[in-house]
Amino acid sequence: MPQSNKHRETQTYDAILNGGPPVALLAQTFITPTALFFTRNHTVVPQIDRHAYRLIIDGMVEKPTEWTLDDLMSRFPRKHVTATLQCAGNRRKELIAYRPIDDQLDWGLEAIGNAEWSGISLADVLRETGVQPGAAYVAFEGADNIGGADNPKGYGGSIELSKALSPEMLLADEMNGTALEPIHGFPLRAIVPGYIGARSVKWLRRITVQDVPSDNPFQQDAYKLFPSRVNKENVRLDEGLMLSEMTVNSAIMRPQAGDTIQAGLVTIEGYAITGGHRTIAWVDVSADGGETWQRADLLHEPQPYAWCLWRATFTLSPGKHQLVVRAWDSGANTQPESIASVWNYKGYMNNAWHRIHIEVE
Ligand SMILES: Nc1nc2c(c(=O)[nH]1)N[C@H]1C(S)=C(S)[C@@H](COP(=O)(O)O)O[C@H]1N2
Ligand SMILES: [Mo]
Repeated sequence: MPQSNKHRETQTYDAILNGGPPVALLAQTFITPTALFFTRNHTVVPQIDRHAYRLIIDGMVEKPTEWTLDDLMSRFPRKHVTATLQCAGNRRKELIAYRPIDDQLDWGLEAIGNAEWSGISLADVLRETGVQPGAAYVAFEGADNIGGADNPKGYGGSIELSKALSPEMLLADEMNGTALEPIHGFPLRAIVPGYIGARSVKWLRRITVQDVPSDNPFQQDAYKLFPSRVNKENVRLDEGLMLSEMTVNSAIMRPQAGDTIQAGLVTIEGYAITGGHRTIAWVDVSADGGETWQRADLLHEPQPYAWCLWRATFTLSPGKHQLVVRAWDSGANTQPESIASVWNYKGYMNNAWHRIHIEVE
């Protein structure tokens, strides 16, 4: 990823903006400043006029409705959530180093950020419209166009109705206290705390209550997990697991791979994150490639939906050292040791122990 201005890579002349911040900056704060928040856009960012904007709610509801932003924001109480968004492709670069992956962004550790979101509760809106018996999923569609001129269609995805009715689930118009920036979904986006970033649909245009998951390609084809024996040639897309909750993960943000540092007391810092309603239980760090471990200090009380920053201090003598981190969550889940065991041909959900090599002099 380039490290210029907003740290974003312009992939085409149409400005499909994908990128993340330098990891050393990401490491500095529990709340990620918006300017340092990664962004992932599958197509051109739509420019939406706040006053022309409408949100449609349809499908298996008693009362299909259409809302202006002002109607929504004045009708329902304002809610807040601190939530980490993490792309399912975060840490893909390590998977690629092990075995190639086609046509994908090679994210390092930076496809993650933690923000304060505010807006209204989807549960409140669905209480107003009513939900018909038999409904099981809520599908989101964005106002971007992934289908081209011939077949215009928004990016989309879905979550279970139970998650949609959960109190942390927001329709957010603000990020870190100000209106969403266009690249982050202005004027309104879904925020699905505890789920992969892909479900937090931006430029939200339509919410459809239904009895099946979304038929959008980003629910049915992309963001599906396969075991390592599956590849592009032998894949059966219907056999993949639709990704939803994040899994437990952690990474070292400081120092960084390849750094040379002074012998003596060395501070190692990073993030840990998990999914669903779970919290980080503890984080273990090793400075000898995983032979011996030390418990890291968590820099704040673990809370669901948000990452946990941690710090560990080692006394290191000159030479090469391999630093390793692994976390556990409240569900007793921990991270697998090897990249080989998590490799998958789409390059998602890399939560293997994070290892970096440094030089101490
Ligand atoms: N409409 C729409 N919503 C979207 C996307 C998109 O391309 N279009 N990308 C998704 C993916 S894959 C991720 S990881 C997050 C990234 O959110 P951010 O760009 O605000 O960090 O948005 C999600 N919502
Ligand atoms: Mo993503």
